[in-house]
Amino acid sequence: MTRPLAYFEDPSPGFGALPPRAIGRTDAAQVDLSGTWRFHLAGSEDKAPEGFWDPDFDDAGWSDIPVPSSWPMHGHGAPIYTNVVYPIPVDPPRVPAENQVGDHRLVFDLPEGWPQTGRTVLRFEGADSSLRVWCNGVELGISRGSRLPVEFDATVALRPGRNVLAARVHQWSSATYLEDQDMWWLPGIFREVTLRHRPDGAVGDFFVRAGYDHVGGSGSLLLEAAEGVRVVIPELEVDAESGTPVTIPFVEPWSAELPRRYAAEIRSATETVAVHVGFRTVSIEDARLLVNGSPVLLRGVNRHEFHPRTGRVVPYQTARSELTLMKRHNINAVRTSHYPPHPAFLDLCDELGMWVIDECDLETHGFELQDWRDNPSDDPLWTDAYLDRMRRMVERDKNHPSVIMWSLGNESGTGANLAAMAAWAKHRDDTRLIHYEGDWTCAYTDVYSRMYAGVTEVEQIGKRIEAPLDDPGLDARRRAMPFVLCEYAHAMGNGPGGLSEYQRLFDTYPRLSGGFIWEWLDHGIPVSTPDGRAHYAYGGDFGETVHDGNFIIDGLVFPDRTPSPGLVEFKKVVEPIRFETQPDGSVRVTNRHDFRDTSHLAFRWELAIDGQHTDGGPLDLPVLRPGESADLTLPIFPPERAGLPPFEHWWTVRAVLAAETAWAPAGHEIAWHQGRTDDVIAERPFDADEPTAPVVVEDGRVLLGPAEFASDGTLLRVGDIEIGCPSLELWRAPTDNDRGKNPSVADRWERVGLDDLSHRLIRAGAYDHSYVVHTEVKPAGGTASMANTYRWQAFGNWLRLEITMLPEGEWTVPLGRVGFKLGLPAAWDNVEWFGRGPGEAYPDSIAAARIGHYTSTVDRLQTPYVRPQENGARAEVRWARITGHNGRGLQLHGEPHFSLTVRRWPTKALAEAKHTTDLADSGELHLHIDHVHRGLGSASCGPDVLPRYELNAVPLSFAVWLRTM
Ligand code: IPT
Repeated sequence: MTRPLAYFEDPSPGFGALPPRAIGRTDAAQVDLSGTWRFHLAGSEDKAPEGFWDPDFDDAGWSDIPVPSSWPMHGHGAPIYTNVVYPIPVDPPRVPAENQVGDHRLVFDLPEGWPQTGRTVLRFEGADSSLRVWCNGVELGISRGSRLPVEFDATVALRPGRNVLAARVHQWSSATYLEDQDMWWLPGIFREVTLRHRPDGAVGDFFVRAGYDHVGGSGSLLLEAAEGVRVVIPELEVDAESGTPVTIPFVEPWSAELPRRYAAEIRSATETVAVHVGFRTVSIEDARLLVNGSPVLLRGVNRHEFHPRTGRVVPYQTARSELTLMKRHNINAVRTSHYPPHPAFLDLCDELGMWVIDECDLETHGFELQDWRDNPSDDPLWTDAYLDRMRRMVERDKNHPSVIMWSLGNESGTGANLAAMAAWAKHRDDTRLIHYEGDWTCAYTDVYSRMYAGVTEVEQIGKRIEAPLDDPGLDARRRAMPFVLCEYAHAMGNGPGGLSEYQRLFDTYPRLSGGFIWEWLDHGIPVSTPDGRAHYAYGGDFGETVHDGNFIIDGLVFPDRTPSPGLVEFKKVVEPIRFETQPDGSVRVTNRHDFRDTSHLAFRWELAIDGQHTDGGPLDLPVLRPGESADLTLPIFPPERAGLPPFEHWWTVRAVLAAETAWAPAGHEIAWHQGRTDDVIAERPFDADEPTAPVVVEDGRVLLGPAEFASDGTLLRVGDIEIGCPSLELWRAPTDNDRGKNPSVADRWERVGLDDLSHRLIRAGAYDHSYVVHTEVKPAGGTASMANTYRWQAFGNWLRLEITMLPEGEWTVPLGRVGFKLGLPAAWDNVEWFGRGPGEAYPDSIAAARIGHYTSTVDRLQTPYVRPQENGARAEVRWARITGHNGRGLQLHGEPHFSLTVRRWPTKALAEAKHTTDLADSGELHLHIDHVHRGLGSASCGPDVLPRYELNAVPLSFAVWLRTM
């Protein structure tokens, strides 16, 4: 006999919910029930307390919990991380008996004078995953749809004075099958609970349709609400009855760049609701995405709602500072992956200016693992649930100008239920576009959306020459659609690489409307080692049996929302002011905003010689409208050629905010560009073509200028300082991107033993003024090898080391790097360099690194990726000094430059570490001087390194100069 379904396994949306509606700042009575509730967690339904909803139930033995909260973040149970795979056996709509039950109780007093007429509703903004509610022992209803609001009528159950609310939340329910998003599973009542009076004749649901006519500059307004309800916009002298269209001859439109909102009120006889109105019109023309008649380029991120300490509860101030941080990094769009955000987030997007794809709380990705068999998306059993979810999102969010597209959900296959959602939404709201990535035929969407498509394919789509669909009708429809990459450039660990290549396409082809980086935030959870050292946890760290490891750590910001190098790179790549050096030396400035002219910006120039600021000032520029360019002649002249050292003259031009905005202070940098006025290549630090010292062999030691070698070619000391002997290095601690794909580059490195090179001396000898050491370098596993030559020469107190690498045998794997490593005393803590900085840079993620003179410490050079991996390389370094407090140390000089990395641990330790706390000081510094690095790519989910950034084993030769100080 099959067991009957438990109530929380019912695939329907539930019962007792009032029709979904828009809300705003009402003057009706309202109580926020957030605060401390009583809480009891049971491991399964049969262990949960009977009758806990009874107002007289004794909860003295229970604990306290905050509401809103995700209970695993408060010591009850533990978070679970899975991406695609369901954390429960797939048996829809059933869930396992092991299913945590979180019982919540709140005793509260209804405020004195609470109105006796009208109705009172109890509103939950979000509860994960099944919610059942009682008030004073009276059951109000059941709801599923975790990231969606629900209201129950509590009028009859409430009484004056003391009231008792009870809510039972199950961790797993039928809804689990529809909520398989790539994130921590975190049950709880995680958004606010409010009690709201609804006076007789209250405003009810309202839909303010506010469009903008970009030709005439007028605004159109139509309020859809109950009869007798009015919309009032004092500033525009609008007072219009619901159902009556109004044209306002002149309005300022809303856009993400100029988020002009008008304060408005929605009024009925008994209620006034304060809202904001933004006038804007979304359209598609000639396969371009337009807002207010102008093409829009989305420079976006996917944003999950997560906080490292509170889980799915994101405080208002955190959300605000997130948006501020996005704006400061030139981000103009958010896809609310993969569910509607906290409603306040959309208010913030309206206020600060952000294009939003509002995504429904829907993902059935786990069914892909069974070839989409039994996928709820195409099963009538689930139609109501799908429609209910769409309705609850659209009705809640329809008054936000920031929302320009409704997304049906994420990774849910295809099917009639998705089509039904789209049809309903189109019918309800024809002012926005429908987005869904999972159906590449775009049968029920308005835009063509894809994830992780490579640049070659994206370029074809941009040119509108992509491979056709089988159905010519659908193909023609899709070819007329704008294209968005709803996910691209997987920001996991060190990366993504290759952003500039995508941006070039977005800037070139009007059909390409931009994209959304996956993703904004690392969802790490702070924990401590047994001895009290803090680090961030990821999948598997809470004892989960099924989990997806650190795939949850894939954001542009670290868990504490500090920017990662990836965010800094993105800011540079998407900057809305473009500077380009012209062949005649002038600088072309192009305004790449879609709506804004440049009057809010100030332009500046400065000149630095070898990184030292020498001159600078404001730049005069005419105001540029969107798309316009102007050529600037910088007040800088090529320098007189002086003697050595060959100074490098670099100028920088910058566009900064002229005045403070809601999201950044005056002077905040928006865009920059650098160029040189000289063509000096600082090849050598010493002015002589020929070495100055001979090789002297005595008593089995080899002396060359300041250096002393053992007879086997090992460097023993330079001057009176012992430094380690350089040895060739071809491997790096794999990045998450190196570990992507199957088999991954990292697997292949391991298989051939690239992480375990053996160095065999072939011969060492003096040739004239050079000391030459030949070695054979072999990866532990393969038959391939490198014939390797170290040629040492002395120039005064400088040593010049030239390394030649000749691959022999069959090299079947790309290399991680080509360079050498060297051991240095641990006390040499200070690092100073002239080259690119201040942050790390790799060949395909280097746009944000500018030429300058920088100082740092060994510790500050490390990028604290949550799962340790290759990091911290400083690119195109002309020279560097690594010194101790007494000023002694090592000086390096490139020919012309190298990539510099210094750590307190060897590469092996970095590769083996699972968490930052696994990295221990080895007692010496590990210096890496690299001639070239493999690019980063985005293979952890998406395309690998582009061919031009791949690093293959080819003959190479490079030189570096060193001396001790
Ligand atoms: C894609 C998902 O949509 C997203 O939620 C996230 O999991 C991302 O991958 C990887 O981090 S789906 C993937 C199979 C392309």
